[in-house]
Amino acid sequence: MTISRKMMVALAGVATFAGAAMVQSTAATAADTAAEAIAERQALLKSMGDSMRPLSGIARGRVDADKAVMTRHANNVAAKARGLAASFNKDTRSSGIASDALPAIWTSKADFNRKSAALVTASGRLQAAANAGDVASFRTALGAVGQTCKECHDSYRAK
Ligand code: ASC
Repeated sequence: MTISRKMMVALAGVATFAGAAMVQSTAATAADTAAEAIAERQALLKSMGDSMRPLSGIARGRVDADKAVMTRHANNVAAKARGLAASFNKDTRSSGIASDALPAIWTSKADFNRKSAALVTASGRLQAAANAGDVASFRTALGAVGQTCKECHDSYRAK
């Protein structure tokens, strides 16, 4: 059988597309079920919260600005922020499992993703300030991170 050059190009395109789709579906989230997706995103958000508390203590001057503590938690917030949008890829509205995630996450996904992206940017600045040991910039950056948390929670988390 001879396959025309045009056909080969078309087939290669399909293979690349299928490959990319596979990579994306595994990279987006490992969750197969709604229960897994909910557990994953809750663990991610809890981990961010657990890092925000010590960072907030440092920003408020309540605890020493220990650079190792600052960088560890800032790095964690930034890393988790990068996985946040994908952790909500699975639409769990009809799962019957109670959670604080509002349905608007999936009806306004573009806005939700924009708000997640704002956290990625803000936490990247936080990470840079912490790693530079620049406490003044760190304080400003943490305020901006907290603001992005709040903006998303106001729209997308049950009160
Ligand atoms: C935090 C934390 C949040 C946000 C939010 C900001 O430290 O755990 O959920 O900041 O309170 O408004």
